[in-house]
Amino acid sequence: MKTLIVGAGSDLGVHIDGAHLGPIQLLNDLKGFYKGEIISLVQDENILKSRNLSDRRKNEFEIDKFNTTLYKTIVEKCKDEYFPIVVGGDHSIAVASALASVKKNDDIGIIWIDAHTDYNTFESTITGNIHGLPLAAITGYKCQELRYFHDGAIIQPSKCVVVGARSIDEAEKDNIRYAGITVFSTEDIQERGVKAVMDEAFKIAGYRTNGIHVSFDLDVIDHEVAPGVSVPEQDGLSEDDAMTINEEIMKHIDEVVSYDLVEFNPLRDQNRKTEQIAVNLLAQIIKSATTKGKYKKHNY
Ligand SMILES: [Mn+2]
Repeated sequence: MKTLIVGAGSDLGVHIDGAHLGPIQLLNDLKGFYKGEIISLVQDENILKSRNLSDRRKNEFEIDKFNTTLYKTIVEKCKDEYFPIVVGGDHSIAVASALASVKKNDDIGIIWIDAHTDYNTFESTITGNIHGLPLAAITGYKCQELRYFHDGAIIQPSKCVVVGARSIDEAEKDNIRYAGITVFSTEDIQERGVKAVMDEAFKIAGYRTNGIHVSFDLDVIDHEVAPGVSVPEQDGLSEDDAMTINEEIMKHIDEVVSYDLVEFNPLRDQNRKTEQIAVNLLAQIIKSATTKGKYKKHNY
């Protein structure tokens, strides 16, 4: 299948700067390897970014503007048989990439690989960082303001799985319980192993759907292994675990319809450690998506 890489250079969803530079760097690294099509979107440099933690709707309008463009770009382009790989940017960009995938494929599930569950709302958020709200927005739990550009279905919470979570706010836990999404913590992964957890995740997200959107946040990896993210968390996955997750995704590539890699922040990286991991993850997915056939339904 043809692949399309979309660079989504925005760091407006977090008070820390730098994630907007992630795609430029990663796409540059992939130049020699990737021969497919690339579209690069970068946030308007004239934006006066709000970094004020008491601002609970930080950069809401600017994010909506960026995501509207991103959404339209993917929807327009993917009318043809493309496999979109969206490179962030902070995780707020996934509202556009995931809903663009819904627009094309109708009923899909989602696997959200992340240290955080990103299930806050404007009411529950402590930081006002919108990169903590996208999964709630995508699965239709409040946050309507973040998906005005989308006319179509949302992803059913029952088909939504988070893998690798270990930092969840108290109010966010209530949102998760209320919405009914599935969360596998890092502890679950330690107990059951990456493969068993991913197997289960694919069963839940793939159950009676037309495909699965995968959103991979690099902060799922331990902060010492991958420091180049805006909100690093300790007690995370090893590099091996992260690669195994990706390999499981590749095994299921015929069910996967779209993929994001987000939150690489080159300003926070040390010795290009995180960058190297991000490039490896992307190279694997590109290779796998290139050989992928059309969506294949699995009988769960
Ligand atoms: Mn995230």
